[in-house]
Amino acid sequence: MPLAATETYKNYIGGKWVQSKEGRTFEDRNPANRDDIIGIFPKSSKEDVDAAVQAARKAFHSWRLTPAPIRAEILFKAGQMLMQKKEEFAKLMTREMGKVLKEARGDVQEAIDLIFYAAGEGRRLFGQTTPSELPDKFAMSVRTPVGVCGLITPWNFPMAIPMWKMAPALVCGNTIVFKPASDTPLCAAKLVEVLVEAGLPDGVLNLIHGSGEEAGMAVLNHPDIQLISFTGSAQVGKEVALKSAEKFKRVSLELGGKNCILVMDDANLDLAVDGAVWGAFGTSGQRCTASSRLIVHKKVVKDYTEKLLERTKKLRLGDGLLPTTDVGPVINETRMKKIHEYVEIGKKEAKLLTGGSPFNEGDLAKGNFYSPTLFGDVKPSAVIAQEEIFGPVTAIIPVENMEEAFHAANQVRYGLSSSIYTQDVNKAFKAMRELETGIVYINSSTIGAEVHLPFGGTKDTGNGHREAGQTMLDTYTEWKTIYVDYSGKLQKAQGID
Ligand code: UN1
Repeated sequence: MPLAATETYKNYIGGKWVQSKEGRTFEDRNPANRDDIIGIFPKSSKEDVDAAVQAARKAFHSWRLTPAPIRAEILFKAGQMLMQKKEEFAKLMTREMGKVLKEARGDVQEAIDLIFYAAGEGRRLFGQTTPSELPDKFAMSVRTPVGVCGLITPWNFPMAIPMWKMAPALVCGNTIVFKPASDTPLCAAKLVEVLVEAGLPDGVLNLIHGSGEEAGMAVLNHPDIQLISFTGSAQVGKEVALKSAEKFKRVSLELGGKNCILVMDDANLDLAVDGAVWGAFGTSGQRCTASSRLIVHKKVVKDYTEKLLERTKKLRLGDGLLPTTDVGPVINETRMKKIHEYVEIGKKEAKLLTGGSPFNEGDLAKGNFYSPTLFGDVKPSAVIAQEEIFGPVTAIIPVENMEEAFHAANQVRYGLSSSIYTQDVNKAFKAMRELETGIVYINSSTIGAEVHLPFGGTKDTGNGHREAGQTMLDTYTEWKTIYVDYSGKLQKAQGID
């Protein structure tokens, strides 16, 4: 494939595309072919973030007063434009972050779904009215915007996740400073271009490229940013929470996962194999929702392992743009080393069934390819069964019975997603009750959340917020409770006379 010419991109501040103040830049490369430079992007500093925050503050005055249905019209228009551009954006996403084209299409589609869902809120944003305990008095609650939101997003869903944050923030009347991952700046720039073209007023949405350490930190530390929404690792998330606490910022965190599929002895094994292949190796395992543990009843573990091993060995690594590819590259060389470190640990504590190393043959040597890796005989307490690997690696954990399966499932620090394969309705309902995750699937993999339901998890996966669904509104609004006394006299609540 001929490589396109390298373009230089800019930040977007106060309605203008501008260079970073210091003029420093960084390169964006294709993880399937590191020789392919996708673009040159500004490496922003605190000064750039300051300018973006100033623009966002200024725009907030009029944006918060723009009626929500009118704000929503811009989102509807952007959604329609995204539909037109779906194929183009999916292709550039695959080139920029590696996921296979059909999954990149799904990522763009998730952004489209979310923007339409959030736009619908322009004519809802419901509050409550309720009787007052006093005569001639009216009581209600309304949602009001929070202010300037700092949105810090990851590379693994480079369009869906930014949209999970931007669309609700905008419809609720907030303004934005958006700092996307430095591995996927182009996807971010394309989303911003669409929103701007759809009619967002200057300063409502500002885009700052750069590193987490510098630009991300400046967003976190800025006193005029009222809300931080961050998706990334638990380690960084903790720092985000601590820093934000110093300035009493509202923080919504979407962090790691160590998600499991439970396979009971009555499960449809072929279906459970399909779920594991999709959940563990889709997006090369680089999803917070990836199925990185397969907790299997001893009665079926041998059969299940054989079936899954056969399927895993058949997976074809390659450039995600090729229709023959099942599994694309991982995002960068640093991540690949990290994945391999975990696999080396796994080799000492469990049985490696297939994979277990980077794949450097032929053309693929130019990319960050890691062989789909399956471990058997893994103990629930093993490092590879406890820590988030974020790569194409999964672990089969044999268990004696359902109680042991629930125990193993919950014996991790994270609580994002889980699933059970069983044909017994009683077991299914027990799993719905016992699994300590924010999302539970029955007879389906751990991935595939839909935008109109809450997304997020328990324990170290976050801090109690949920993205998407109606719950997204709670992140991006403050409740204001209003009492209107039309009695013309002083009335006291709680029966005081
Ligand atoms: C993530 O991995 O960070 O449920 C998000 C899913 C997708 C979203 C994943 N709809 O796997």
